[in-house]
Amino acid sequence: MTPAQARTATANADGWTDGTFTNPVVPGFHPDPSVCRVGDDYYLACSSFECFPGVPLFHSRDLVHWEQIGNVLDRPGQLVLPATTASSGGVYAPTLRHHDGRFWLIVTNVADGGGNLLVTAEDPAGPWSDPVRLPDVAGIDPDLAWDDEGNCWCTYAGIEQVRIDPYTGRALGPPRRLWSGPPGAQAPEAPHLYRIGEHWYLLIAEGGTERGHAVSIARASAPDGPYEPCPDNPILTHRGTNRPIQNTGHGDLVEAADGSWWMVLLGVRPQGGTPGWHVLGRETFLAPVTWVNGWPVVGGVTPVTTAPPWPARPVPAPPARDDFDAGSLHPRWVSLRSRPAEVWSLTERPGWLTLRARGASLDERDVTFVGRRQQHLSCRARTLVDPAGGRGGLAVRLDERHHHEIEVGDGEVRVVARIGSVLSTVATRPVPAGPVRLRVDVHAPSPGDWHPGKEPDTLRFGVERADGTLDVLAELDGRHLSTEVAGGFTGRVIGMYAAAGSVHFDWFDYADSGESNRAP
Ligand code: 6LW
Repeated sequence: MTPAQARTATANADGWTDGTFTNPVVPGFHPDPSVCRVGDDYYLACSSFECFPGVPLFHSRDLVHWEQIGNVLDRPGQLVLPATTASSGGVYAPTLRHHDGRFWLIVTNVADGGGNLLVTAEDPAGPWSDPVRLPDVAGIDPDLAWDDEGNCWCTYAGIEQVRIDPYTGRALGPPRRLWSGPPGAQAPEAPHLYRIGEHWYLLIAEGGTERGHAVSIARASAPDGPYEPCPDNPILTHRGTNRPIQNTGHGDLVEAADGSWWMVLLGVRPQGGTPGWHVLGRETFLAPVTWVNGWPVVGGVTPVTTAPPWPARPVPAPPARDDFDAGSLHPRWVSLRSRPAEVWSLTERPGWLTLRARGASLDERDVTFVGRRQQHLSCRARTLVDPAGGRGGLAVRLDERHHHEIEVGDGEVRVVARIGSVLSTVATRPVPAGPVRLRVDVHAPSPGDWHPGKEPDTLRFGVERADGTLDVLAELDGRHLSTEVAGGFTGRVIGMYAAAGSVHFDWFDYADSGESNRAP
């Protein structure tokens, strides 16, 4: 089959047959992407903050379709997020590389004493090693690069660099300051160092991870400089533009098997009226890169982008429903800070996920919660829950002070909204004992439906009737579960929780209910 035939044969919802793909390539709260290639396979890792397990790991054969194959930090021996860990604390900005026949991942855990750690694996799906700690690397966003002499260079936010022994984690010399972006640039961070042809390239983010975010680059003839900035910096920014994808930055470069170059990066999709609210967190986008006079030029980061010149290799769509019949939880399910064996079970009531309460509400950092990222602007999530004398439900969560949920227990179902210091029970309804279907419909208005105060989306919470229709208890303005209101680095996670006793969930399903995940 020729590549053109293969492309036609693999028609899929993302276009591609017409030579395009849809951004974001990893929608939902998946920021700070780092990518590497081994042969025809690509691997990508993201930040995870207070989520456990941490550092979601994706595989792709075409850079566009990504499947989560694991989490890098998936056991307490690798990741400690004490109950004191604030939301948006925890695990920041990994770098993923393949070197010397192994995968290497270096990352910061700003909780747990605040340090960098390095893990390795032969199979990126795991298991990953126990961490080597790097007490001499004094900054976030660590990067790893090796030179031909075998030196391992660790470059981190600031921008600083230190040569390390990756097996012991110790520095092999003093840290040195490198080129840190244009004079006065805010937050020089997210460095990645590459040997490309004759040069060492230092790619950085600057401007902060908000609307001023940008990517700049410099080059040198040695990994430790001196660095000469690109005359066309920043090589990528959407600041001050009317583009639907904003905050673009924190890029990582990868050379495809055919010699073409690509950048993965983070961006957001603000919705609603001014100033615009993004509710899904920072997502992972893909952009083509060409080289002009020895400098990379980043093609448009747009909702629809020209496809790579090779066949699409779609990954199986995850089933809409998780029946909790498997012996383990899919890697997409995350908890908050920890998930000790005593708070959850797939065997106590076979075919059900049982959650046992610790914290008494989603305001508590140790609440028992199992959720997945909201990945679509409009979506529907529902679950069949049996409170069994306890109390729990279905929540849309940004952090401890910004969450909305529908909860069942004590003979009633109620919708609760936490917005900063305001906590309100918005609606209640009596329900008979036994299992009940709780549901949230998230609806993003179409972009044409704009006026200055317009919310980014609405969240309709209710109880699903036997005929599938929704008995709506409350409709809430989605801006209160946005980063612009809550602050921080994360995005919405939708999931199940227990706030009292043992609560049983028969299934949970999640479906895109809008114009797929396309930006407007
Ligand atoms: C990360 C920094 C950033 O460490 O945000 O957008 C911080 N870039 O590089 C948290 O994700």
